[in-house]
Amino acid sequence: MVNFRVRLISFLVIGLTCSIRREVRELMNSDRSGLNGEGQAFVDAVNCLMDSGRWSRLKNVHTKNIAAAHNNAAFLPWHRLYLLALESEMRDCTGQSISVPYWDGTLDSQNPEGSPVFRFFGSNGNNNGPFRANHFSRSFNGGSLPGPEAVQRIESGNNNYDAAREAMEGQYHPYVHSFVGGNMANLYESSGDPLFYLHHAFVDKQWAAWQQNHPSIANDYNGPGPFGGQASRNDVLDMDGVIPDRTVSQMFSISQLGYSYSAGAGPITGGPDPTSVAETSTTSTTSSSVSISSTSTVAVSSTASAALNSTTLLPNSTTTATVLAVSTKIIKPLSSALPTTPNSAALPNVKNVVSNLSKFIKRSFFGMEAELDHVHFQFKKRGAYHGSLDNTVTPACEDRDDEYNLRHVSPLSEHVIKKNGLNETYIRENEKTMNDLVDFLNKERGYLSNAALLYHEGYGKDLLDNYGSITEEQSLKNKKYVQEKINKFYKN
Ligand SMILES: *[C@@H]1O[C@H](CO)[C@@H](O)[C@H](O)[C@H]1NC(C)=O
Ligand SMILES: *[C@@H]1O[C@H](CO)[C@@H](O)[C@H](O)[C@H]1NC(C)=O
Ligand SMILES: *[C@@H]1O[C@H](CO)[C@@H](O)[C@H](O)[C@H]1NC(C)=O
Ligand SMILES: CC(=O)N[C@H]1CO[C@H](CO)[C@@H](O)[C@@H]1O
Ligand SMILES: [Cu+2]
Repeated sequence: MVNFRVRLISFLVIGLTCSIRREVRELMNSDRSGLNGEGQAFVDAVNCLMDSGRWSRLKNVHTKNIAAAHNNAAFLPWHRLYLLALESEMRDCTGQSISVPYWDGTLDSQNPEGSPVFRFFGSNGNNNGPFRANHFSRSFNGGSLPGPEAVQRIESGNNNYDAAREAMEGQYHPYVHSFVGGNMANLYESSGDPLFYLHHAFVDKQWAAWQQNHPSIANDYNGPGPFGGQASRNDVLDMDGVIPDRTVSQMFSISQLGYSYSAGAGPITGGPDPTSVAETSTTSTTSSSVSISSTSTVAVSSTASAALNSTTLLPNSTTTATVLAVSTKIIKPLSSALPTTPNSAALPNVKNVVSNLSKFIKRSFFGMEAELDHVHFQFKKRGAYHGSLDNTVTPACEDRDDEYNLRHVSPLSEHVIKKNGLNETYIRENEKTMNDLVDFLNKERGYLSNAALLYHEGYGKDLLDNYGSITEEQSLKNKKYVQEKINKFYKN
């Protein structure tokens, strides 16, 4: 009875204490040179579990539940409870209130190897970073991950639980396991890598977002059940004694479970469509326009031109990067293409350079505008917006040169599909849809995904590295903007 009362009280306390799970970048200090206090406390808590043998025990709870927790309806609630088990263990081991961070891999989708996650939570191979050695290894596949638009499609679409669960299990989730490789690519070993929990916290956030987007079916639960047959809300989620088992019906509300998710780090995607700015610029007094050619107009917003006037803002890293890029991409080829004597054979090449020049200038202006908005953001705390007039080419997944276009996702290997018991037809169909969406967005006039821009050495890394988190309001605004693009994609 005493024991029961203690449990009840601790349940209530957990239920009343609202902890915030933050994006992993929010656990780093502002210049990304190290972890902040919350980040260090998380690492210390994992090491506390690793030192005491509790890490292996927790890892084995997942291994024991492979069949009951995957490829069926219980995937989402089982992993939701499992993350609570990790937090409970961390709190128990350290006596401190520690939350699991989430890793939004869409922010790293264009170049996951460059993710700051690998700067502070272990890297490729047997480099376990700050964690006690020999618990896990990794083997990067070198490709790219689904971008933020693909995840937003998961969260906003799927009008029944079974479809949503299958999407969350099969559309973003396996690509991260596959990219990280090593333990993470092996269902039976994956929970030994701390990144497993950060990754699954983001999957859990997707479920919470889907629930919020679909209020009338937020507590639905159906499809194939964890023990054969059909799913039932009374399905028991087994934690093997680490924390008490729960039923599915207890797992629907994250606020009742005592936690929430922060809006995230950096600007995600979106902002006003620069095309519409460009189209209204001739009549608007708030924009001035720069004519590049007879067929295109690039608008520079009033904030941008005001900032352009301010010499104190100009010599910043991104501007410098733009100038350097103009010099290496335009001036050098132009000077080598120009003949020293009149020479008609050189003409096609000169035309080529000039054509590149006009494209590049268009992009540079938007890059410049993004930078100026970035500067503006630093004062006004709002997101940058981006745009490109010429997003027509999708780079290959492993291409690391194109800095403006979203990449196709690396296809899951047959090996990973088989090992994880995934439906190959479903996976391939979805890969095609994700890539069609990428092609569509790349061709959308004026659309430039922040996921691509974030990867950009000059603009994006700087953007992401200099911000902590975005506001809920900005996140919603971005989502609304992207949603319009996604809706347009479905109409086509
Ligand atoms: C920028 O400076 C020029 C020249 O001083 C001025 O005519 C123009 O109005 C300024 N533009 C803005 C947006 O402040
Ligand atoms: C023009 O740009 C294309 C694509 O970036 C590049 O392959 C080509 O070499 C460029 N041409 C010249 C003459 O710079
Ligand atoms: C596999 O996925 C396809 C496409 O979504 C679906 O038609 C098929 O029924 C699935 N097969 C199984 C065994 O679930
Ligand atoms: C040269 C210059 O002004 N650099 C500044 C650019 O902006 C960053 C913050 O984003 C500052 O830290 C730099 O000092
Ligand atoms: Cu799992």
